[in-house]
Amino acid sequence: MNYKKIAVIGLGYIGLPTACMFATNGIRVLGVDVNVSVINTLNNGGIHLEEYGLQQKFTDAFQSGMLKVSVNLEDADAYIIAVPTPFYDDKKADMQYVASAAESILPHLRKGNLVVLESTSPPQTTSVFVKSILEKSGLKAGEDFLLAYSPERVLPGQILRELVENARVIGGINQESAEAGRDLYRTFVKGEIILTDSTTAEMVKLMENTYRDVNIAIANEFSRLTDRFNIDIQEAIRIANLHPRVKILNPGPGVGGHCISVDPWFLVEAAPDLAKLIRTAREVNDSQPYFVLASLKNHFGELKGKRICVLGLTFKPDVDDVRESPAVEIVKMLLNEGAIVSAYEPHKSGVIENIQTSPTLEDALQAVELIVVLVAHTVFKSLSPGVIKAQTKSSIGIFDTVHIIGENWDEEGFSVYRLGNGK
Ligand code: SAJ
Repeated sequence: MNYKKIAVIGLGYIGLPTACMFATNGIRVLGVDVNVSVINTLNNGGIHLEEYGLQQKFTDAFQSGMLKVSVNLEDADAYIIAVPTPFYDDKKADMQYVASAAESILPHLRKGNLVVLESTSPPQTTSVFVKSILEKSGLKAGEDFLLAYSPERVLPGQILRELVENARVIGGINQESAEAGRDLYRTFVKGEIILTDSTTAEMVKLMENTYRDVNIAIANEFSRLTDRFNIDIQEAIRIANLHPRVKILNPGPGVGGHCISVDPWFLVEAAPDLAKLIRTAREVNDSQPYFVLASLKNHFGELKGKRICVLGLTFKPDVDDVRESPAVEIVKMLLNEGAIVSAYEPHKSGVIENIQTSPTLEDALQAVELIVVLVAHTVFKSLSPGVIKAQTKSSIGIFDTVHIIGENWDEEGFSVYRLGNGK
């Protein structure tokens, strides 16, 4: 199939890089977003999110004239839906953005078009939910137009590379739809393209992130056990992982971001009677910030009035994204306990989720009694005890939830407690 012009609906962390990849590989792209300020930023040549290499990629695509952006959709040969699928407070998937994206295609849908959903979605979203909306056009899915699901599987921070190199799953509502999807993505995907049905593709995506969530949950639960039994979690995991068939991930302050902390709930919602382990893993990871707080009090005493410097607020290292961040949750808990918190986040400044951050590390360290490390940013890994001591004037307490503070800090007199180390 020959795609001369495609439309990408939703220009966030996935839609914008995807639109740029197509546009820099010879396909005319219209990028659409409902957010006027996003479209204005893009039309002025800037981008509204931080992702390695994306500004340059966007500039290339935009200046070549192959990528245009607008709040209004136009006719195209193929439509890619890459809008968010958040959840409501009761952990039920919020499909309103997918629904309105599909509705917006209706007036433009023609015979021979291809529609691909990329947004992470509960099983059968493509073959039932999206199909029924698109068929309001009077055209029949799988016959008049083709419909597929292709999950994004890229890691924030490495999106441009992984879009090209990762294996790509394309699930069609029929074989012809899957093959049409493959022809489209072959434009820039160098990794293997695996064809399947749309519900399998939806399930694969949810299984990948759920697997990771469960693995981190067990690491977090192990950290609670090692704390109780007076052993060191890092040492125990390192030794266990020497077994050729064991690969335990790292415990930490909790699981955040917009993928792993959200997606498993789609399976719990779809089949609550069956997804019991998945629910428990989510609950373990969601409660990890409470364990961090309890541990902190246990090792460093009452928090009321204590001056605490917090290092890192993002959901994981070396990104600017604070969605569902456990670090933010922990800071809010510290403030609730009456602690006086100065937070430093090198990848984002100003007020973050109602938390006033310090402009510099030096600022954040002014007169503090305790440092709490919540994110393993690369810049924090290179901090040295000498530099910190020059600011704090003495060897204060450090609570390290991400295991980046080496033993040299203890030797320098800092009183370090590492999460899950009961030794
Ligand atoms: N985390 C731990 N311990 C670990 C690894 C991660 O506590 O050993 C925490 C992180 O700090 C973070 C959270 O888990 O708070 C999630 O981070 P992540 O790096 O595991 O994953 P995401 O959410 O950035 O990206 C995931 C990826 N999925 C998998 O690796 C299976 C990515 O490939 C997906 O494309 C992405 O979700 C998505 O968009 O679904």
